[in-house]
Amino acid sequence: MHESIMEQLWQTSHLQGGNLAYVEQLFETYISDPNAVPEEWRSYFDKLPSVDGYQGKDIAHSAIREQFKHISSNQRFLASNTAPAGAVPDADKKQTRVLQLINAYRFRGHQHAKLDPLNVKPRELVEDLDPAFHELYNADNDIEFQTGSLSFGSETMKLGDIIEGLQQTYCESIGAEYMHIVDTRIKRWFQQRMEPIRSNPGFDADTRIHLLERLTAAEGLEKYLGSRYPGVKRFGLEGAESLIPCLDEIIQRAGSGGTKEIVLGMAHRGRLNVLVNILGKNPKELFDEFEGKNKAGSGSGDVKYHQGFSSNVMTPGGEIHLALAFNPSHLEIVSPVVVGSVRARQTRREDKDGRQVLPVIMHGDAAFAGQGVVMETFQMSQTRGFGTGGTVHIVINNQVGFTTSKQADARSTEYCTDIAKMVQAPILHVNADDPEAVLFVTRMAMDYRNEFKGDVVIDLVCYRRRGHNEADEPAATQPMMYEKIRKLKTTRNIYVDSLTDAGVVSEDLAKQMENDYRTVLDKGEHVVKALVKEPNAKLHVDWTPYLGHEWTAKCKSSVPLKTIQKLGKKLSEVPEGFIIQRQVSKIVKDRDKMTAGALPLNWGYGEIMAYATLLDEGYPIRITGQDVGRGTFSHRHAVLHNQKDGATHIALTHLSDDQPKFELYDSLLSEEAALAFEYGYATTSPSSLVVWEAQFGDFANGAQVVIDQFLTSGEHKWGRLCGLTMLLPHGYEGQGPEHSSARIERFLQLSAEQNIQVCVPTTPSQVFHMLRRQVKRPVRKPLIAITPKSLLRHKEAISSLDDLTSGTFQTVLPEKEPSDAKKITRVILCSGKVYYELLEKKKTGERNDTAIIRIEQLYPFPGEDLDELLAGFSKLKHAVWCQEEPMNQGAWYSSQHHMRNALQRLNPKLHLEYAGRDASAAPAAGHMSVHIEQQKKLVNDAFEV
Ligand SMILES: Cc1ncc(C[n+]2csc(CCOP(=O)(O)OP(=O)(O)O)c2C)c(N)n1
Ligand SMILES: [Mg+2]
Repeated sequence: MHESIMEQLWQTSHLQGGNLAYVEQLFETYISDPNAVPEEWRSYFDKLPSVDGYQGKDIAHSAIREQFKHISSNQRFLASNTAPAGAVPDADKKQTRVLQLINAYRFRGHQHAKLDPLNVKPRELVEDLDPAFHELYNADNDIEFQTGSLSFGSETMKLGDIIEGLQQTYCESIGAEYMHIVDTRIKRWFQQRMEPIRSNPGFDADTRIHLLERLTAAEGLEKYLGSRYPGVKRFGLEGAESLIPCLDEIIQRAGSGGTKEIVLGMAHRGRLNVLVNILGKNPKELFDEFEGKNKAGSGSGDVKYHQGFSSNVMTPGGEIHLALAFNPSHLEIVSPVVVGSVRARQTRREDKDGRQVLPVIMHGDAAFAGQGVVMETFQMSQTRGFGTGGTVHIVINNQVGFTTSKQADARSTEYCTDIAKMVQAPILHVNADDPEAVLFVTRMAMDYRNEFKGDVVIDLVCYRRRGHNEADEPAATQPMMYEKIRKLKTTRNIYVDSLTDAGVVSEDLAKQMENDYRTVLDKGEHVVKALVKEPNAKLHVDWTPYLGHEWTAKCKSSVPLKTIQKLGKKLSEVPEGFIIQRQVSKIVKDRDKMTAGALPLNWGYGEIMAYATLLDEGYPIRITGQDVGRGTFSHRHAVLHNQKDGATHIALTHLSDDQPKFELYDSLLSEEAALAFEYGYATTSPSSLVVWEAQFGDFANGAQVVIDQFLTSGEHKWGRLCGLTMLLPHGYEGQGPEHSSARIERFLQLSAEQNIQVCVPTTPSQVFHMLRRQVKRPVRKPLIAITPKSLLRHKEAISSLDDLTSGTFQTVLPEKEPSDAKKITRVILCSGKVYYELLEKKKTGERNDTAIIRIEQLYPFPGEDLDELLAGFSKLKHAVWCQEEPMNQGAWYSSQHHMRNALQRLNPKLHLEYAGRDASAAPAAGHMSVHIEQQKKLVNDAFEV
């Protein structure tokens, strides 16, 4: 019964003639995802008998293979009108085995490839690559076999030649891992790139001389720095010099293919080399840095191997802009920053397929395998909100991280690159001591990215000639490795030998190149010949409007009523036949009423109207975070879902025909990469409002590296401005230790020199003005917005249309209806939601002796504005800071001196008391009853202490 189905299938498949490899690939695909194979194949595979007692797929696979063998030989008999024989002839069995051997090379050839210049690590013997494993022996070497899908250019070949060709293709300097990719087109693509030329492109003399020049530059710079500044840390590239020709090729090939910008990310290793030899940084500037001559700028500055740089170079396709991202010490965190910056550039250029802007990220082997943010970044790569059409990853795989080189210590995976398989990225391992193989692999990687729009990894297997840095002695910890390294010729010298042997260059010419490079360095001149001295200004974003402003810079954030009415109408329009879910429908209708002045404005309205008005004024907006479309607490509903067919409608994208881009994406469940991405985006797109929202404020600490290393310190280390807004839901509502606190204390502790803004708005109009002010002022500083949960629906946390059509963001707020200032003897200062509880208490207790003041901006602390509010209180005796957070958290420790100062200015005798929770290890109590009791007490205390 199976045979007849099979025969039909053979007829329909475009590959005929016993092509077991094809069917096997289909079966592999079927095993991992039955829905990925055509229906008729799926039903055939479904019907195959199971193998009694075995569950492993290999067992099942081989059982199935037997069936195929049988059927495929029958098929050939049918084709030649010969009656099927009862037994499978020997020749057919062998043919099948040859095809299996071919497949084994494609799958596992990389495991026998000569990837390691040091050859120190024992490699596992791969049985499948041994012909004897497939019952093929020397005596078979002269027998002609069909080559199946093998792209060796001949339908039949002698077994000996097939094996030789497979060895050359898959087991020399290149180990290509691509058979984990499900898409057969891609597998074929790689086979067709490598097999016809046996992975040996045979470059012409010009290309080889160019390669040598690039290697000469790579080696020359390290030598030069080593002799001029011996023992000074530079994290040299020695042992991985092939990186330079690799990058050079990426740039030139990208330029030829129409790419206009490349954003590069890399860590310490080889960074100075890349800066000088790829980006064209003036060596003299670098020497000045080595000599400590560089003049101090306004901020803290940073060490030389963290510095970013940008330049323009010429390619056959025109000028290309290169930007190397500034980088903290924390390995791998720059990866999502680079991708975010690329995405911003692609958005600006309306580069939908990612051809115009390319991310290139370099990694160390240890960091690539160890840091979790690598996985998060890969997970982003094909998503709607974060994809860029593929990143080119290069691993500078020197087989050691600091002093850790034992694989058993460094990772559990075979390769340091295995993580890339999660997105089915091809991984091209290459021996970095074979520069031509590196060049070949680089071209293939670039072409793959262009063709398939996915991530690709080049694993440059190399070594580290010196210690982790130039002051370290590596033999202390890696004696065997370094015994080998000491005897090893440099990559360049190996290549010079091979080129002189081949008669491509003379030894004199090679020497000349070396001398020429040194001479240019001696003169302190640029070494990148393609450097464009006067770059095309159009390739740059102008940040000058945002320089040199104080946080107090003013802007008009109010909006005419007419505009609000116009936009309000647009916001409630949906396409015809669009059915909104009942509760959501009420929200939309209520928003209509708010526009009409028939209902007070709530939080969601204030926020959405801020976005609508900014778009109306020409500012692009990007909002991401987990579940931001609806909003964790259902207040936003920026995306409507048709109940009939699941279609979505985002009114903010339909305000007018010529409105700027409004992007809103629910993010993957990541904080670290997600926030880093938005940092990269915001630092590239000054005119946009870029918002990242944490699902609950607590979760932002998963991105603490981004907050510490970039957001709060980036401007001062690197002079990079960033206007990113973080929305962090916060508030003590009895939900337990994990969902109460956005850890305000952390942000306040990191606040200095006007680096960030920490705001705690308590009304819809405050959030409206705060968001608008963030882009409308010429100031670009991160905004940490502590946002509410219960206030989203609080009946007192409302505003009127007047509050939007006039006024601005208030850094401090009095009560809505303040008591007579002359009667005030007590002032309670607070921030956030507790204000409403204090107000309630004041009303019920008829405490007209007490004034409550909200500090809506905790940093930069609005001292003068607070002075103004306090000014009328001539009878003041008591001043209290009231917070919901425990004493060791919240604003108490970081901000009390600011409040004290204001009180002292009013009356030197005034003290500031504390009303809040006791110091606590956890942010909040886990039991509702405890929470309520604590909350009641702190509110009471505010009126009594
Ligand atoms: C997140 C993080 N943890 C630890 C370190 C300290 N550190 C700096 S370099 C290094 C080793 C990196 O090894 P690898 O990624 O292989 O790069 P290589 O130095 O070998 O080029 C370590 C552990 C760091 N910089 N960042
Ligand atoms: Mg390493």
